[in-house]
Amino acid sequence: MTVTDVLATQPPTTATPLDPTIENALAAAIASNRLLAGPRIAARTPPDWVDLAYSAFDLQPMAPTIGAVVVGISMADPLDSETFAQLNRALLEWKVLFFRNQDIAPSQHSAFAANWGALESHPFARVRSAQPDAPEVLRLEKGPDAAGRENIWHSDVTWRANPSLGSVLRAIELPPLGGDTLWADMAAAYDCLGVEMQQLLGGLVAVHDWINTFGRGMDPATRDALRPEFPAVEHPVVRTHPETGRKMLYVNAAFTQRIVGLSNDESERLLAFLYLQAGYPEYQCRFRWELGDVAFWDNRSTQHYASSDYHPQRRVMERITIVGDRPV
Ligand SMILES: O=C(O)CCC(=O)C(=O)O
Repeated sequence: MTVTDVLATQPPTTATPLDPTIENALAAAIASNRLLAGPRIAARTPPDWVDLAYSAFDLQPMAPTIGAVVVGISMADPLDSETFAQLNRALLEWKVLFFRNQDIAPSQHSAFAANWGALESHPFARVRSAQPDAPEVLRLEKGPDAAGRENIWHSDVTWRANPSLGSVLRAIELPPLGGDTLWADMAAAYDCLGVEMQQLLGGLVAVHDWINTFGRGMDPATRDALRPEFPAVEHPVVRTHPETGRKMLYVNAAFTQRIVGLSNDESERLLAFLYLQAGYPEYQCRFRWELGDVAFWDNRSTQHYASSDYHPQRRVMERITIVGDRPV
């Protein structure tokens, strides 16, 4: 049987026709993005970026636009203002920074993150924290009874009105192989979309919610009790980075529910197309963890994916997130 024969056996689509404007933009975007092999080249920084040298540490880049290992920083030491400013510039430029072999206590983990702002406590995971006096530490403990479920492209807590600015993740216990984490540069993903698609996305807003992730398996009474404090929220489909001014694709497969003002079909098709973008390796870096390693990512400009390929072995990580601003 040929591919054509197989396709001919598929039932006809029942999708209702799209609004012609959206249909045209989607068709143009899909034609120009999905089926064409060829370069996906994006800038690492916005056009007005001033390239200054880093003198407080060395940087070892991992990919053209995203990911760099920082060499020469001990996270056990307080940051002076110049080192903080350079690290923040490196975070904006590389979107995720890695610090190898950091022998730090939980309090030093928190103190490092607190340089960037107030710390969040995760409302759905408080009871799993290993540090009862540090509700900002989210412990991600996997093993025979708990397989990794963070293997879906996402940015953290976009179901909040003010999603995290960034997250600082520390490796506590690792499997012998596997358990890598991948990050995707959502500014690069946006830049490489066709112009028709960029124009279409310009005015769109999407609903984000926790109900299909943390809400799953929650008993209905708990879900209902949490609802008033954590309602579904709306964010622009393309947000502007508050520090670099860069536009970034801001929908993710874990928490985005639908695009406001589109029919379910339109919304599903458009989101499916947009979710594909994080999956292109050209926009990604991949980190192989070693004990003591720390990753610090800009949650505004990236999505991440924790490879769940080590079950039933143990993998324990601790994460601290920093409160961000409302996406615009
Ligand atoms: O465990 C990891 O590598 C990443 C976990 C994750 O996806 C998250 O903290 O949101």
